[in-house]
Amino acid sequence: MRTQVAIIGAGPSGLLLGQLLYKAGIDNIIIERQSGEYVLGRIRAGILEQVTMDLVDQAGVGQRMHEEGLVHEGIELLFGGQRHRIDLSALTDGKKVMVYGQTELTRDLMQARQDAGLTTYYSAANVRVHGFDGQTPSVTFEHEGQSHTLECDFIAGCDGFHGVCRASVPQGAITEYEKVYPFGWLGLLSDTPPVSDELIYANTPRGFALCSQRSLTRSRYYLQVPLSDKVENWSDDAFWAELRKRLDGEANERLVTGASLEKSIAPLRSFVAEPLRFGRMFLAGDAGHIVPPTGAKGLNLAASDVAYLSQGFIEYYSEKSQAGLDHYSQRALARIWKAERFSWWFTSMMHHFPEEGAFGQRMQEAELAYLVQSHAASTALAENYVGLPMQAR
Ligand code: FAS
Ligand code: PHB
Repeated sequence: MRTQVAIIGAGPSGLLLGQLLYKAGIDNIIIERQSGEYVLGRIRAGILEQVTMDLVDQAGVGQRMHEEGLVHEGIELLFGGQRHRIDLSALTDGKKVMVYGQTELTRDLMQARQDAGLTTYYSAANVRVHGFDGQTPSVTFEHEGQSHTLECDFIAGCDGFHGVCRASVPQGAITEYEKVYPFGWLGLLSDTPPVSDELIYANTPRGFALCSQRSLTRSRYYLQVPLSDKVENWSDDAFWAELRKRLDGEANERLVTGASLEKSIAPLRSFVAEPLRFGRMFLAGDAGHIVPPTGAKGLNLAASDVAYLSQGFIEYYSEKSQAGLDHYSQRALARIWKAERFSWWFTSMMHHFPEEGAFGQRMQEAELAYLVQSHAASTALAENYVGLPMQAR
């Protein structure tokens, strides 16, 4: 069995890369260890940057996103019991973000791949990557009791933080940078109308809270919880009662509670692997980096990696140029590190860090007060939130 690009992982990175390569006439096969239903069952990101929206359109799967997605021009910061709107569009010459769940984007990409008759091996076992430091890389795996070897020109490691690709790189060839935060996000999805028109990011003495949404009838909420906390400790009623304690009066009046469709705790970490290229294997998306979800950058960084990497493959196959592939790691990392900084900064400003003491709390309060009073500071938040340009200035 042979293909031009073997893609490991059918999350947003792998599926988006597969679709862009297909549109460019580049043969690719995706190997995914979970079932398609399992992949769709993960509830994750909700905010798309313009860069991601453009890429989804370029991949030819943007129709439902434009029909059902919600365009947002601002966010609200809640602290000291007061809400302050950050007018993202006014501060960034009209840029906007789209509320459209990662699950829906994944569904659109899966459907497009199926409609195009492209090969995806779901529920693949014992996936292993070989020979990527030479000229003849390959991937071995088991599927429905059969063992397979896939010969390829290149391997795209789109297999997430716990994947096999980064783990297959010799220790001496990779440098990892990591920060683990002393708390997690307890998320709840419910078929209830959103508490507000725009997202509310709350910094409260009880901890961070985020009011997000998936549509006008489906909401997504998050609460900062200790790392030691377990989702079993949280009944729906307990979740709603704690959320109420972290919201202002108006939001409390508007909050509609209901049964959880999904509830889970996600750990928060910042992580970057350098470089992102190892011979004929490239890492993209969560396989190469992780951000705390505060800045809504995880999915969007995966998209920009895929934009750079797909362009590199297209130049290689259509112009016989290695330039795009040779510069992929450096170009992607330049944008990744800026998003890592923003995500770390926003997380540090919005969450409760008891270990930082009273002085640390005062620093957060001063930073928030300065942020909402300073056009320059609000602009800095806004231009990072809507997404920095793909081409570094
Ligand atoms: P993914 O992890 O989505 O996909 C990798 C795929 O590879 C998976 O389907 C996996 O099953 C597969 N795989 C793994 N090992 C394999 C192997 N050995 N062989 C074959 N396949 C293998 N981002 C935000 O912007 N906002 C959020 O609120 C947010 N919440 C998140 C909550 C959680 C719990 C997690 C883990 C992430 C969250 N993220 C969020 C980030 C998330 O959206 C990622 O950025 C996004 O899924 C990245 O997509 P991929 O790079 O495709 O990685
Ligand atoms: C979400 O809706 O899942 C979401 C939105 C904004 C964030 C993080 C998560 O910053």
